[in-house]
Amino acid sequence: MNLKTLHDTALAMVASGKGILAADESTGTIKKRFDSIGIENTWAHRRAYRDMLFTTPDFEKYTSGVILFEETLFDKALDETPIPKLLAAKGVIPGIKVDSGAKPLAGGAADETVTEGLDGLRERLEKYKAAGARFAKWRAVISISDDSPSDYAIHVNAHALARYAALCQEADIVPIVEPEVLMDGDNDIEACEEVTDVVLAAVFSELYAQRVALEGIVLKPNMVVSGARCSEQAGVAEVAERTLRVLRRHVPSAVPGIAFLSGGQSDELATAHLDAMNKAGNLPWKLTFSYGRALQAAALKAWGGKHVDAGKAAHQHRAKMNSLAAVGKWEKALEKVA
Ligand code: 5MM
Repeated sequence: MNLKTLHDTALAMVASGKGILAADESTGTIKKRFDSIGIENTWAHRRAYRDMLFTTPDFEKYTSGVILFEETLFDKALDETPIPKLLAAKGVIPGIKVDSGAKPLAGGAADETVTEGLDGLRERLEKYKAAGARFAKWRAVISISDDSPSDYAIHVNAHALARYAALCQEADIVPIVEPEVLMDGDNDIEACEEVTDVVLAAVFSELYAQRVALEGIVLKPNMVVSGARCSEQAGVAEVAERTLRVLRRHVPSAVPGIAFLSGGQSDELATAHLDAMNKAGNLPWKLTFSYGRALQAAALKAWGGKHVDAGKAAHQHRAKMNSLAAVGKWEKALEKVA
């Protein structure tokens, strides 16, 4: 393990005013996205869509790295340049999703899962590295309901995240550690804070136990928000305050940066929350974005399968807004200007 390489890559992933584009939708997930705009989920459409995202004007100004699905890592852009080469030429770091998805947890509650993909990971990492990947991503999913999460589900997911992270670092690949507490329940924000608190405690305990160097990771957590089906929705200031409180409790300052997932928040709220946290200032780590839906939703709709320039314009705008939020300089009025 080369700690300097890992640390330098992690710092570059959270460079000021830049964030990470999560474009690693598995084939099933991208189908859901394409279904929403009436586009068939073919390789040609996936390639054209992702080419549109990666060739957006000023992409490299706002984007430090891209999380790719395996198909895209080994694919070529429309001009036949290998995708990792296209990204690297712009100074954008190619990354790869290496988990094979959240699967039902044996003996757990109905909504509990454990993320799989450790078998053969060491060998796959070598293959991904040879293709140009410098960081990886693994997403653990924790739900909140009357029956969940159990300590069991939290423990097995934290354990797997740490096993993945240790294997990545052995290969000099920076692990994005993503424990996602889902925001789709009817729970209030208090419950989200409590669950996020115990999940982060378990994750950092396992990272320590499994000798993961915190200087060479990027954390990708959920924000502390009200469940989407909760009748009372917390405001931006409360989300920022609770999220920072729980992160300060559990994330050592050795971690170079935290890149949030958007989790189903609206585009503008995901930006506003990030901005509010950065405006609070005096933080021990960089705070930026690693959004999937909140970066792509507008671009996907504007593109609609054929309007490439409109898709790029929508993506450029969203990336710029999040770039400003990553340094606490976003203003709501800027949305209207666009
Ligand atoms: C882009 O979607 C990623 C892959 O999802 P699947 O494994 O379900 O296909 C996903 O892990 C994503 O990176 C995170 O959920 C963050 O995305 P959001 O949309 O929550 O910002």
